[in-house]
Formats: sequence, structure tokens, C-alpha cells
Amino acid sequence: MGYESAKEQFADWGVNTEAAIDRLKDIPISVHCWQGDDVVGFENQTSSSGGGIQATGNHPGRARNPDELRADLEFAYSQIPGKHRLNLHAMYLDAEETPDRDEIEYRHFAPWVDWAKNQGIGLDFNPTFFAHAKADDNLTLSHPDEGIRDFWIEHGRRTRDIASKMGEELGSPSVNNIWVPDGYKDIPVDRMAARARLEASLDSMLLQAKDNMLDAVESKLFGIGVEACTVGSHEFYLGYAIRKGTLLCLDMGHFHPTENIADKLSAVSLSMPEILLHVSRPMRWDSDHVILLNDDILAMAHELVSADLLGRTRIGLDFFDATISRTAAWVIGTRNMQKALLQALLKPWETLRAAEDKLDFSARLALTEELKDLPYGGVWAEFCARNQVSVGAELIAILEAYQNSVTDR
Ligand code: RNT
Ligand code: ZN
Repeated sequence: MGYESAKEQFADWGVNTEAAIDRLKDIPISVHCWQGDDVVGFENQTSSSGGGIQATGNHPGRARNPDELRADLEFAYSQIPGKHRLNLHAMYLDAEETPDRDEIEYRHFAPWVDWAKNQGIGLDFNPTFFAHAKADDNLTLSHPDEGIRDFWIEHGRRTRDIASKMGEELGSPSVNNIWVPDGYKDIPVDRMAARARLEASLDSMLLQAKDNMLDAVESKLFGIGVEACTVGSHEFYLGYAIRKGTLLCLDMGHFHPTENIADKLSAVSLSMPEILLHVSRPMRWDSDHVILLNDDILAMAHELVSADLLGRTRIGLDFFDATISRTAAWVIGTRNMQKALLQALLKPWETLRAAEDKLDFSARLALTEELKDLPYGGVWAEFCARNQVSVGAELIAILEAYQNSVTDR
């Protein structure tokens, strides 16, 4: 009933809600594994992340091993409409052996691939350049010591082999996203030397072409402990990605606080075939709060739809809050991304563009503001119902019941 009336109201504006529902169903979101265990990983259960990233909080229920993490993910996926992906980090290996980062092999991740096959989902991957003794200086691929650089280059090469094999096994290419924490706490005297070393290391890591995987590079503004200079800055990686043909990863927490990340999508995508997103919510710094259905997220979704970028943007999430239920964080954050996409898919684009093309900015303003009153919630509830997931109080009860089942961990 709610849906029929919503459908009519959108139809009055020339918007087809059925088309929006169909489109949304096929937009995969790469859910990051690291919200489930506060970015600890399964190599060394006591280590904290380092590298200037930090999960804070001590809510019960953190996944302590791969089985718990998979159980939590299965629950989260069961409450997220549609089919999605899992974004794994190299520190999440599932093996009896304890290989160092430069020793990891596909077999250490094979249980994840078996599980993903079983779930019918694709996997993405990331080398882990933090939470390791050889990254304690916050220098890895740009370290002045060649031995340390070589160690990390070898780690990176191995993750590309693993991502390629994962992609092959699952019949869907894996994005292997490179983020290094490299930077300086205080003002460096030679930024060029560090950047030249990072570039040379990346070149050597990416030398061999690989099938079934895509390389991505992620820039950052600053991190705790590297306030003065981040070697892999936005300009560094924008240039690198354009010259080398990798994807550029735009993390919403990695820019100056007043920058509009949504504005970058059209600009950057003119220079490269594909983009990777880390949808996140910075609060005063790169704090990685769970994403809300707020203006920033709505603007990202608006640009993805308006600029017709959905077919060449990989949407990944990047947040970690340890003060709340980890599974609720995944479910709420991922659904917020979907809700934002749905709102964008429900816009009368021709009417909006016509006003802008005529320079009728009064009409454009009147339109954008009136459209906010349309009952998108009725369409969202219908989308959820068709995908057998709950909304409202029922969802809240389901999230709470699952959290209660893991509090004794
Ligand atoms: C850190 C980056 C990076 C990490 C993950 C764990 O600031 O955003 O993407 O959050 O790789
Ligand atoms: Zn990120």
C-alpha cells in the first residue's frame, strides 16, 4: 500500500520506481572485513593497527577468529538487501601457519575463497602495510632502507598474486587496493626523495601484469603520527594512477575537512576508466565513523548516478566503530549507502538537467527542495521486502538479538 502510493507520487514526476529498484539490486558494495574485529586481523591477536589508524571502543562481540568473522558477516549480509562483496585485508589470513607478510600465499586465504564461493560473493583484497614491526616508523615502500622497501614490495607482489587467484576462482576480478601509511610526523627536508622511493617501489610491485585483478592506489591527507607529510598524497596518486593505469581510491576521510569528495568523481573519472571508493565518515579527522545517510553520502550517490559512473566505480566501505555492535555497524552503514543510491536513482534527471541547462536556477532550487518531500521510504521498504530483509523496529530487534548472541565472546 505504502509502495503503491509512493510509486504514483514518483510517477507524477516521471520517475519509474520499478527501474530504480531493479538497478539498485545489482549494485554490489564491497563490505570491509575490518569493521568486524576493530582492524586487528588474525596474525597476532594483540597488535593494534598503527599507521595512524585507530579503532576506539570496547563493545562486546568483536570477532576473534575467521569463523566468528564469517558468522558475523553472514548475519550482516542477511540483513543487507542484494548481493555484495567482501573486502579482505592480508592480515586476515586463515591458516595454521604463521607466515610473515613477505611469505603469504594463496593457500593462507583459500578458506575465505571457499566460503565466498559458498555465499556466492566476490572478494576484494588489500596488502597490509601497517601493524607490523617493519612499519613502526610509518615508512614502508618509501623507507630509506632498501631492505625494508624490498620486504614490503614482496608483500605487495604476493597480494597481487593472491588477488588474481581469488578473482580467477570466483569468476569476478578482485580489486587489490594499496594504502601505505608512509609519512613524517614533523616537517621533512626532502619530500621528493620519499616520493621518488614510493614511486619506484610501486613500479616494481606492479611490474608484472596480472589477470583477474585490478590494482588501486589510495591517497591520504594525514594520519596520527604523520601530521607533517603523507608521502602518498592525493596529487601523488592521482598522477600515478593516470600514468600507470591503476584505479584511484578516493577515501572520504582522506581530504581537508571542507573538501567536497563528491565533486571529485566527475573530475577524476575523465582521466581514468575506473575509480574505487572508500565511503567513510570523518569527524574532525579521519575517524572512520559509520556512514550516516547524510548530505555527504547523498552527494556521492548523486554524482555516481548523475555522471553515469555506477558502471565504472567500485563502491567500497571503510569505517570501524568499536563502541557499538560490529554487525549493526555493517548493516546500518551498508544500507545507508544503498539508501543514498536509491534516492539518487529516484530523481527526475531530465527535469533537473533541463532547468540547469536553461540557467533557470530558481527552478532548479525549487525542484531539488520539493523533491526532498517525496516518499522514498516507501520505495526503500518495498526494495527490502522484495529482498527478504526487514526494516524499522523489526530490523532493530534482529540486530539486537544477534548482538546479544555474541556478547560472551
Ligand atoms: C587508512 C585507509 C585504509 C584503511 C584500511 C584498513 O586511513 O583508509 O583504507 O582504513 O586499509
Ligand atoms: Zn580507506
